[in-house]
Amino acid sequence: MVFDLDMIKRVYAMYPERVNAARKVVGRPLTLSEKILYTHLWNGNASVPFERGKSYVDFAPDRVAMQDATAQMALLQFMQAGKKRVAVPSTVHADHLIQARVGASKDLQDSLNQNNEVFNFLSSISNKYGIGFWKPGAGIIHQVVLENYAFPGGMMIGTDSHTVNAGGLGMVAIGVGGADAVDVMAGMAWELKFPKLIGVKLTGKLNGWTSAKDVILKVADILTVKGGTGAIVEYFGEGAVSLSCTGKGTICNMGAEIGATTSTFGYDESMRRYLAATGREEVVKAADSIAEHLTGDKEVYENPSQYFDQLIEINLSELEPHINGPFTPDRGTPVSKMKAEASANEWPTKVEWGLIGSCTNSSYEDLARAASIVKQAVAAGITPKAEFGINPGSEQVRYTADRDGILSDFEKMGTKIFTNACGPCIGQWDREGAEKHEKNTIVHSFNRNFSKRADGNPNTHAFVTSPEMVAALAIAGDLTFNPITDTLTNEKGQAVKLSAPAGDELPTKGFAVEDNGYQAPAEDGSNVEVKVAADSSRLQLLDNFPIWDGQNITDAKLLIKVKGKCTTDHISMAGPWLKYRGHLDNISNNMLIGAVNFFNDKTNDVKNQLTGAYGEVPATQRAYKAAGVPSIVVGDHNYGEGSSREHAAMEPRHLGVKAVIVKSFARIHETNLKKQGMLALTFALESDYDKIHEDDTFNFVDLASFSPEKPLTLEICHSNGTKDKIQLNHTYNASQIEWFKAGSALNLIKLMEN
Ligand code: MIC
Ligand code: SF4
Repeated sequence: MVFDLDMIKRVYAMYPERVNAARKVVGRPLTLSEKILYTHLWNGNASVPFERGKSYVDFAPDRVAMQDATAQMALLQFMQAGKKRVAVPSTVHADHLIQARVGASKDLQDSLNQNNEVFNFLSSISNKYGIGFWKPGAGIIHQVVLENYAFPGGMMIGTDSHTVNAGGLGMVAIGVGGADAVDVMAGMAWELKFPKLIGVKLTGKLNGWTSAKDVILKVADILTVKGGTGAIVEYFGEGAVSLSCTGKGTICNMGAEIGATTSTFGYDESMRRYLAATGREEVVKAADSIAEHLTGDKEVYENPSQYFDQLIEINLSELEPHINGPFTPDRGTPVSKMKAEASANEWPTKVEWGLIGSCTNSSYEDLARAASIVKQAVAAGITPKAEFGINPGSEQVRYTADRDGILSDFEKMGTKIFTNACGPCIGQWDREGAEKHEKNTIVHSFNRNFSKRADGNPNTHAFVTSPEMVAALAIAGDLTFNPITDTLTNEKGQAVKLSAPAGDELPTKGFAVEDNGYQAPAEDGSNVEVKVAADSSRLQLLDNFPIWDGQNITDAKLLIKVKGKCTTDHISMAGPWLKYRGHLDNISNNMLIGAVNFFNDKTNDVKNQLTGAYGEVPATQRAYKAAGVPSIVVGDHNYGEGSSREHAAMEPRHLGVKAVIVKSFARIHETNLKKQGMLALTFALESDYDKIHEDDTFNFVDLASFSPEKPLTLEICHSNGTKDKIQLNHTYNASQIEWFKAGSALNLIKLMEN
């Protein structure tokens, strides 16, 4: 079955005219990213050219995807928007809430028991509002989207930062907070600052041990976790064409790790093959009819430096397998340098676990290539040194890999096959012994490796690499093993050299599945009841955030000055806290508990300015709130990097924090703060961060004249009686300032509805 084919055809029918209109106003050949953006303008045909990195533009995305951990908040907000049905095709995927412990069938049943209330809520609210629901076990959102919904040239948003995965099928797919999803589902325009464009020209061809993953590990190493901020990364060149479609997905997926708005590839043979293999020949037919518009113009790819803001060139033939980490996905080490790096940095080299899966690398091809390594090891009589776990990306992938003997290859090595879900990637991993906090190393094919992420242990050194390299390193049990040059020793004491991985891009016998786990919504959901128990600890209906009283914020206290990296995992931890994603008050008890306090280098230990005593961040903030004292949070660079979870913005808002002032923001988090009615501000002078002391009191002096492109002024009163005045920049446009004034973007929608 092809979902929403009519919608896809409608989009394609508009394409030629809209692309031509765009080419006319822009006055030059277009990149693929521009074509997709300009064909999805809310106002129809382009009439003015937009300034990259400057213009705020209203878009009309074709679809919305949500996963269980973010859909709860998104749909709790949508309920309040007063609509009968979603305005564009939308789906919910139950994938994040399933723990990996002993293996798929037991783990899935346990998760159903534990999360019954939330799954029922998501299933019934989806049913009511016309949203497709993918049941627990159906697969990871981005794999399911790639297999069923993504289409070349389309635009979608999703409440998860790795929505960008769909760029593998030539979409512009963007991760957002739930409040943004509400706009689109409510039939309103969706606003985005027109992105800058980074071109990545791929030459040559992958060979030997390198895989698509290494392309993005290399790009992450070059651009760092903030190098892609505000930009779309467009891949092109002969090397791009030679990659498989799911390999392209891997590359786009991890574009989230460099802060990129999204990444994309032009429509090509690999996409045709993938669409056909996943039962969408009809989409191929439709796309072929406008194929010239579904890739960048020839002139652009011939002279890329003229058209992109930044250009990177990577020769796939020379690329080496990479192992990125620990603690950050942009610290890249080519496999040949790992010995030296590990010893210089005293990383534990014994690999204890190898994990394959996550939305980044859980395709059929990924499993097949990794299995080819495992198979060799089994045949040569090598016992793996580390434990092994796998999360297939979808039930379709799992079923097919099982039929083709791939899973049994893994099982021969004692691999645990976990549920088709996020599992360890989101900290849903009941790893034995993690509570001992021992220093150790794991390798995985995921995208993120922030401290504590997979198992909650701050001393776990997690390294990101390709599935085939995960297999090799886990079998060797050694982080410094280089399969290209080194040998392993088998049971007989013989040296064995592994040959390079090989695996089918797509199953030769075709994909198969018995029950894909999809639940279609009711035609008319008006009678469907959505229940939220008043005493639930998991779900809570939302109250409006208070509107701005028109006054300056004065006598504000410093809740925390965060030192160094502060991802959304630090602000609103996942793992054990995922269970409160639908209950704002309960989840607020994790607010900023992972952030390091600049003044004592501790986490979750800040000074309460009212009592002088040190205590946990959420409790301290609750004390300010109870006393009616406003507070601010101060942070470093790329604050809020990582997830799209808007809880990281709603929690401070709920607990009474008024402003978050940092050196720089990650895109999604900045928007989330704005949408929830918070002040998201940056130091005009970065060094003013140093002026913030622990006992300071803060006064805004010109909030009444809050307007676009005009910095705000903050008075800092130090405890020794001296004062500083500093400038704070912001990126609010006029309508975003209205969100602040109304208390939140949702308050504004409600006002408009009434
Ligand atoms: C992640 O990979 O961090 C997550 C969990 O998928 C998040 C979404 C969430 O926090 O629910 C993301 O990437 O947006
Ligand atoms: Fe799930 Fe991990 Fe992908 Fe996030 S990155 S969607 S947690 S698999």
